Amino acid sequence: MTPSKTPPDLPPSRSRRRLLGRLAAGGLVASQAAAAGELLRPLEVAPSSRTPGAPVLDHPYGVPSPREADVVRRSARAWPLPGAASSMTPLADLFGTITPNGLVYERHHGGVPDIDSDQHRLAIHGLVRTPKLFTIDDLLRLPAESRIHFLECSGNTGSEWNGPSGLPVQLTHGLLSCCEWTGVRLSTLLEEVGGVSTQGKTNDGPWLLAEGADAAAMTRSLPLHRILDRALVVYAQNGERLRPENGYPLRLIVPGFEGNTNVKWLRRLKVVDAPLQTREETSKYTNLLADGSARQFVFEMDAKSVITRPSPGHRLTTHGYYPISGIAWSGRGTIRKVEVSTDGGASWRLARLDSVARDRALTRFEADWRWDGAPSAILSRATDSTGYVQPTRAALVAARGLNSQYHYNAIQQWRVDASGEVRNA
Ligand SMILES: Nc1nc2c(c(=O)[nH]1)N[C@H]1C(S)=C(S)[C@@H](COP(=O)(O)O)O[C@H]1N2
Ligand SMILES: [Mo]
Repeated sequence: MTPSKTPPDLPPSRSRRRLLGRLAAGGLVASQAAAAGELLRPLEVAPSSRTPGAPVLDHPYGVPSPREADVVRRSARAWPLPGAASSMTPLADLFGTITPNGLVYERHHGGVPDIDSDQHRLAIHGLVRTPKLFTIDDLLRLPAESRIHFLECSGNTGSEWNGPSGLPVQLTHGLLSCCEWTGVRLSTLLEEVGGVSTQGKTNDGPWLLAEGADAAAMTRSLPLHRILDRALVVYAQNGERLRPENGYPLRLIVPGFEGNTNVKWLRRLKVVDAPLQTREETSKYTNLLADGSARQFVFEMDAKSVITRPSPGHRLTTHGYYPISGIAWSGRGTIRKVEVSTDGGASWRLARLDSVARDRALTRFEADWRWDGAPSAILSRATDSTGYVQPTRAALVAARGLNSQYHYNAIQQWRVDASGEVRNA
């Protein structure tokens, strides 16, 4: 595979060309034949073995190879206010299920605040017995828990509501990442303040208001009982302290819930009787249906999957074997199965899950495919542990209409034309 036309907002990708060159079936056969000849003689000393390499501490904090310099976060468009914008994870260039910290997508409503961890406090107050202020050191002295969870913006893949956008997977599905988060359980913190002193005034029981210390003061109300067994207040991601853009020094992780409820730069948690109807749950993050009514408090991200290799921008250079690789996830539990189709959805077969299907985390799938050179359409379809099956776009639009901006989780199709070019068409 070699790169085809990249969309106008993407500079041509060197690593993509190289990566897909490696995947090309014909290339593999040719290079194996050449290697067989070479192997009749002793191997030459590698040029890189002739001189000493760079010293230790060349990079006190390690960085990727300069040859991977184009594997970076990108924005789908130029935002009028760069502080209130998003950048997207390069899904086509990633492996396994963990997103490296420097590639975790960013979504900020009011820019990245500069917060001194020593000065930062978390208030836990409202309808609790003994309200308290916590320093980060206080939190580091409480029992810790590490869990791997995906994070997805509810606006992810909104580009596809009106049909194929032509964009590559980074810009259609890249408001998505998966990290190992470390922190303190919300339930432990509520014990620290003596417990909750209300039954709440809704069917969901008491609610929890979470507020960030950024210029947007991002604020959301959450149904406490629905999140208590898994929500974490975290200070670390993938083994190191949070990155500033992901909430340093403290953020809330609500596994499976839409991205915006995972409040960054967390400064307070207030137990309340009922949702507070903040800006984020009235003017934003509601889903307008075809009949004019709006769905409010739609928290869980429904099951979804996408093929990341091959995907738009890739090109199949020869006929033959290609693995189809992608990721699947569900905000309601684990991934039970992923099916793949190479004929536009006429027939489906099971993909292998090549990583453990963890609760509310990315799961990598792979399926074998022999491309015979005919135009094809490749798709993936996830089923989660509740039995829910990822819908077609037609089914999603029939149920929700075209006005709901958020929670687009339909089956995604990539077309492969006779020249091997992969497109979102
Ligand atoms: N305080 C605060 N928290 C926030 C936001 C914000 O702007 N301010 N953005 C939210 C949104 S919309 C998303 S999708 C996620 C993005 O998290 P990330 O930037 O770490 O990927 O953070 C959420 N938490
Ligand atoms: Mo978001």
